[in-house]
This record gives sequence, structure tokens and C-alpha cells, in this order.
Amino acid sequence: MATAVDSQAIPRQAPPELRRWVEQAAMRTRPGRIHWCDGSSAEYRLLIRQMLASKDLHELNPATHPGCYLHRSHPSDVARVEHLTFVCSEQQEDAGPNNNWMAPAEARRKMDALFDGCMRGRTMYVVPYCMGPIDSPYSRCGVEITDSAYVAANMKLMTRMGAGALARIARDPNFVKGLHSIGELDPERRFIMHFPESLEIQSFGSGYGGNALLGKKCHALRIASWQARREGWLAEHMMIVGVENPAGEVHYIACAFPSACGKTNLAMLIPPASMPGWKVWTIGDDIGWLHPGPDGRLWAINPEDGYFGVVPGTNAKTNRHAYEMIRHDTIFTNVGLTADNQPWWEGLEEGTPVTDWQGRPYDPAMGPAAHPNSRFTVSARQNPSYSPKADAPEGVPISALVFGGRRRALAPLVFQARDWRHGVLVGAAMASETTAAATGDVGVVRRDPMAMKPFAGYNFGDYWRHWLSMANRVPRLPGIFQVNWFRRDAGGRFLWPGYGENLRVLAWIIERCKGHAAADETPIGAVPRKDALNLAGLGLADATVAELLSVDVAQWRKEAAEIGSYLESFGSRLPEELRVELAQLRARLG
Ligand code: GTP
Ligand code: SPV
Ligand code: MN
Repeated sequence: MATAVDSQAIPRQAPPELRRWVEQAAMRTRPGRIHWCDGSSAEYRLLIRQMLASKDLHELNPATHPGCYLHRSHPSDVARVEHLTFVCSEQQEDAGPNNNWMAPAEARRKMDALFDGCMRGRTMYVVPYCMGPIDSPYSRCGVEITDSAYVAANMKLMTRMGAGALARIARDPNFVKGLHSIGELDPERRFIMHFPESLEIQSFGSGYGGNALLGKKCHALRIASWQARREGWLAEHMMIVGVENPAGEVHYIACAFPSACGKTNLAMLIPPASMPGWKVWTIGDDIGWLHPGPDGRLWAINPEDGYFGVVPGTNAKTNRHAYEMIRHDTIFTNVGLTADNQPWWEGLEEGTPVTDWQGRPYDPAMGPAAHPNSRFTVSARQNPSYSPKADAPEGVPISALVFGGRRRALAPLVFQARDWRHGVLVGAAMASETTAAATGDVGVVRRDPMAMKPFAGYNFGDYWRHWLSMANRVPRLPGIFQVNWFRRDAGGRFLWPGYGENLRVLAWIIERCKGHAAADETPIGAVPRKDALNLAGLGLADATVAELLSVDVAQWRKEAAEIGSYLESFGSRLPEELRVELAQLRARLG
């Protein structure tokens, strides 16, 4: 093959199916060179050197931020593009009204035309990766072919990438095939296609996060959720955290919040001074794969091995662990710079920006110095609260599942669902204000069931049916809760202090799971009795606490009507059980 003449040797372990597919991709895209990634640190350093030379990376101040680099993405390529993301199942009904759909044959024709010769003169990186601990039966592998060194380097930080993954693929060649090219970064020639029936992803025209790091949203959520339904498990947009109480007892909690709604912060929470003896362990900050375990509980692994986290707002007070973790060996995307070449972002609360995320002299009239969706990429192992259990092949047992959203009104600080079926309705009915993590309007409330609106790889009707079916597969199900850190007063100020203080809410959740902690039954669920929630030292006014815990029945009646019309848009795929559950909620609301 002419394009591969100067290519490095194909690794011996690469199974025939993988070789064939790489060869086909090379025939289509015509790269100048093929590089099989081995995942070594020497390789990572080489990728960094190449990107420094090509100006894809800019080295940050080595005295203050050793091993840190800045990448500026194309100004039109700064977030996920939900309107250009498709699930290409054979039947449109299987993708559901929650996804854009294109017939697989049509999608393939479109993508073949885009990929034709697109890697001429470029290096094609072949990136084998394993989602989950390398020796876990719950882990799944994939291979991403990409012409972006930035993607290859990010995949090294974000996943278990290289030789170990390839060895696993050689034993079980049932891997996900992801083909990616940055193309010309033209928003008019940009598509993220998923073919769940053949375990394939094709992404063209973006170099940004969730569009381009195919192990993350494309594989670990859209394709994995499809597989999980067939195989009886769950792939969810959930962070996983271990909460250790002063007695040394650890409870694991998995929380599904939409993008930029507090998962990373909660995953590495630092207990407030008012809660001595408590400790928080991070398993994951974005994705959880949940399996019925041999002991009848639900067990979870984090398929990722690094974080692609929101930068703005990170400081020593809001998230000290993240703040320390990203002071070395981190790739920053789309932040600003200080005069002495340190990264700078809104909410850092130190230093002064002189250059904005587009490389222009900073001028507040031109917008923020860091893009609101600027991100850090960092190995999970740099997190001071990293849990060794993140590497455990069996995962961790889950005590509680928590759905959250960003709602300035209506949703109380926390409540508990009555049982599993009610909890599935609570998850299905979630709504949240949109954020900068996806292109489009920010601050608009939309339905985001289980925080999976952009990520469920199949029809939500079938997805909820699958969730309901867990009641028959998991004898010791976790409790289900809803939280809202983002309720505001009439002046627009947050009512709840958030961040580290959120541990007070987690502590109540854990007590509830153990059958303690007092609550008042309301039509929407069990809300903490004021004295059951530790509010000591917060200085919250009684009226504020009352508002945080209030359930406005008239407003909830309206909400339930809206939930009803949303659920009915799934027609015959909507499980009858959810209709019944909603009718019961409406009856309780009167
Ligand atoms: P993705 O990585 O996009 O999936 O998002 P995430 O859920 O991990 O979001 P992250 O934790 O990075 O939070 C994003 C934004 O929410 C940041 O601006 C934080 O400062 C803010 N935030 C996080 N926790 C809280 C909180 O408890 N209260 C308030 N008011 N803001 C918070
Ligand atoms: C999200 O948007 O939920 C993220 C960032 O976690 S991205 O990887 O870009 O999807
Ligand atoms: Mn996310």
C-alpha cells in the first residue's frame, strides 16, 4: 500500500481484523504515515514535542506549571455539537425522538465522501484503548484511528491506552471501531455518526473533546448504552464517589448531572472544616458503568482513566484538589494567559490575563479570557483524592443513585424517591438549564432525562423500560435521590453554598439509605426534616432553608403536566409503568 511505505511496523499482537480495518481506513484516507500508539511515556513526550513544533501546543510556564501545555482549538470548534451528532441504527424508531437519525447506508456514503483522501500528508494514529480497568470483566476496548496528535495525546491521559489494550483486543477482537479526522475543521463539514449495530463511530471535522475523543461520549455512553441494554447493565453519565464517615465506613454514590452541572466538583469534594473525620474518594467524574453484582447489589466501574474537566470556576476554595491536580502535567484547552505565561481563567481569583483563549490581547469588551467551556485534560492518578478502588476489576458497590440538574426554581435541594419505579420517573423527568458544554443557547431549561439527553444511544422509551427492568435483576437496589445545588433567590443569588458543603446533603442521603435520617413525605418524595440535615455553621436564614426544602404543589402540578406531554412524545415505546407512576404522582399532587 503506497501510503504506508514509511510506516512503523505493525505490532505483532494486532489481530487480523484490526489490521484489515486499519488498511481499509488508510486506503480511504491516504495518510502519509501510520503510527501505532503503544501508550508509553516516551511516545507521549514525542507527541508533545511534535505539537510544540507544529504550534498545536504552547508550553506554559515550566516553573509554575511543569509539564503543562495550552491548546487553542478552532474558534468555531469549542464544544460538543449535538445537532451534528447522529445515531445510525437500521430502524429510526430504535434511535428514538431523542436522537438525530440517518439511515446507515446514507450516513456511510456521506462519511466516505468526507474521509476520501482527508489524511494526505498527515500521520494516521492508531490508538488502541481500554475503557475500564485492564483486567475487569466489565471493561470494553476500542481503537480510534485519528489524524490528530492532540487526540492521541488526550486519549493517553484519558484512557488505558496502548499495548495493554491491544493485548486485550488480541484476545477478544470484539472492539469498537472509531474513525476520526479533524478534516478542515469546517462546521459545514462536521458530523459525529454512530453505528451501534456494527460497533462503529465515524467523526469528521472537529478536534474538540466529546466530538473527537471517541472513547468518551461516543463509545462509553452512546455505543455502550446500546450494548448495556442488550446485556443487562447500564452505561450512564454519572460520576462515582466514595464517602467515608468518621467511623471509617465508605459508601459509594453515583450521580447523574448534565454537562457542566457539578460532577467533577462533587467527585473530588473536600469536606468542610465543620465535618472533621469525613473523607471523599474519587472513582470517576463523568461516566459510570453499572452492573448487577454477584451479591445482589449494583456495582460500578469508571471506564475512564483521566478527566476532561471544566476549567472556569476552579480555584483553591471551590475545588482545591482539582486546582492542585492541574498545576502539572496537564493539557489546557482554550484558557487565557498571564504575562508570565501561566494559564488563566474566570474564577481563578489570582493573576491577571493578558491574552485570551483565541490568542488575542485580552480585552474584557471582547468576552471572557477563557472560553466558558475551556477544559483541562489530566490523568486521574494526579487527583489527591484518587481512590485505589478505581482500578478494582469488580468496581464498587453503589448505595445511592442521585439525579441532579441546574434549576433556579422549583426543584428542592434534595429529596428521595419512594422506590425504584418512582426513582426511574424522577430520572426520566429531569430538566436542567443548558450550559456551554454544547453549542447553542445557554441557560434554557430543557428535559435531560438521567442527564443522558445527548448521550443515550437509543430510544428513551426503551431506555426507561431497561431501567425499570433492573428491579428484576438487582435484588438489593440502591436508593434514588434528586438534588439541586442551583436554586436561586429573587436577586439571582444561589441559595445553597454548594461545593464542599454538598457533603452535608450526601451525609443525609447515606443515612436515609441506612434507614435513619428523618424526612417529611411530600407528593414528590421524602424531603429532609430541617433538623435531620446538618446545617451547623452555615449561617443560613430560616427562610432560606425553608425555601431550599420547599415543594410548591401548584408549580409541581404544572411541572407534572409538562412531564406528561414530554413522556407521551415517546408514544408506544413509553413503558406503561411510567404512565402509571406519573398518574400516581399527579394524584398525590391533587
Ligand atoms: P461535564 O464535564 O461537562 O460533564 O460537567 P461536570 O458535571 O463535571 O461539571 P463541573 O463539576 O465541572 O461543574 C461545572 C460548573 O459548575 C463550574 O462552573 C462549577 O464552578 C459549577 N459548580 C460545581 N459545583 C457547584 C455547586 O455546588 N454550586 C454551584 N453554585 N456551582 C457549582
Ligand atoms: C460533557 O459535555 O458532558 C463533557 C465534556 O464531559 S465532552 O467530553 O466534550 O463531552
Ligand atoms: Mn460529561
